[in-house]
Amino acid sequence: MKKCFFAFLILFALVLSPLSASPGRESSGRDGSLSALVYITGMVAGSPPYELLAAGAQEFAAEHGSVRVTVYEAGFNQAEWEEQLTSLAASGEYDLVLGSNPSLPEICAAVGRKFPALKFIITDSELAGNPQIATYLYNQYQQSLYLGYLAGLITTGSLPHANPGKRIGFIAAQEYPLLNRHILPGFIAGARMADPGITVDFRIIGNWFDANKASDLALSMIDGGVDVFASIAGGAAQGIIRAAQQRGAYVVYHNTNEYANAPGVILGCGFMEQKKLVKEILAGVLSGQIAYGTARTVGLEEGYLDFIADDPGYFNYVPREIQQKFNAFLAEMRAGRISYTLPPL
Ligand code: RBF
Repeated sequence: MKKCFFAFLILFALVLSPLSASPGRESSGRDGSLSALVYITGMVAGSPPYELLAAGAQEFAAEHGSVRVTVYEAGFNQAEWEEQLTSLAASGEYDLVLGSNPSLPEICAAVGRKFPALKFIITDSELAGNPQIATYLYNQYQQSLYLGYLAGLITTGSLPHANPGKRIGFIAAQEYPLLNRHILPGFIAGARMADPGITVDFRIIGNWFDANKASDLALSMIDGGVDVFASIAGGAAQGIIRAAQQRGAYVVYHNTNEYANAPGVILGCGFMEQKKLVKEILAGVLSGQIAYGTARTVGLEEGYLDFIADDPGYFNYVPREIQQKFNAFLAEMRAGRISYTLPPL
């Protein structure tokens, strides 16, 4: 009878243990540990949003012994992302997937249906209403508004390569809703706040890595009168900077401090506080304070977007009168006194 009881106990333990080890796990495991997969939709190198995401997660793991972070580079074939993420989820090794891409919520919703215990936190995107997913959208309309305003001041200003035509350029790797509805319209609206007569030449590369194609596009746009560029192009943006350097044009840059790469050419850099946000997110996961199912938008006022003005690349190269106008505009924007409507995505 006793033997039978122990056999039953052992059987009971065997049946229960795999259950407690995988499916029912909270996003921070029951023992307080957390295994996070940082899913990079492309490659880390050359893409500031991904560099900051990976660095923030790795720093957080180094500071918290209970947190394990695995960075996975999914590569540039977008058609493979869902399948790749599905097989990573199927390994059962992760409590949480962290990513930064506007196309990820849809993919994560599909993967999540197969793995109901898995949680997803995605920055640079927007999706509300899925209890497995939390999103954080940077207000890229706003960043583009102030970078566009600066581009407008430069093209109408007195710098040696600013020609009399009021034409600026925007080069995108590909079209997607955040680009078409926030980033490009914000850039155009900002430039026209500087001068309503400004026109924008908009071109598409077709991928996130071909710097030669980006350079060719930029050179032909310079031929057409463009003297200031902005871009959302990942690693391919290096080609635009080289073209501007070679032929005499200027660049304003989204999301990261790029001044030192081309002093006197890159005249303004916005900044995305992705590293700070990612570390706050992971702290929120550990303390159980993430509101899954919700979508937050963060920008300049909340301290997640900025402009880097305290850099010689800005204050030594941008003419004094442009700095004065731009700094005043930015101060107004920080105070919430520049009115604009954030378009729906
Ligand atoms: N941004 C990058 O910096 N590098 C990339 O490789 C990259 N790939 C993207 C792929 C897709 C399908 C989409 C929709 C966006 C991609 N982005 C990439 C854009 C990035 O997530 C973000 O929207 C912009 O950097 C502006 O915040």
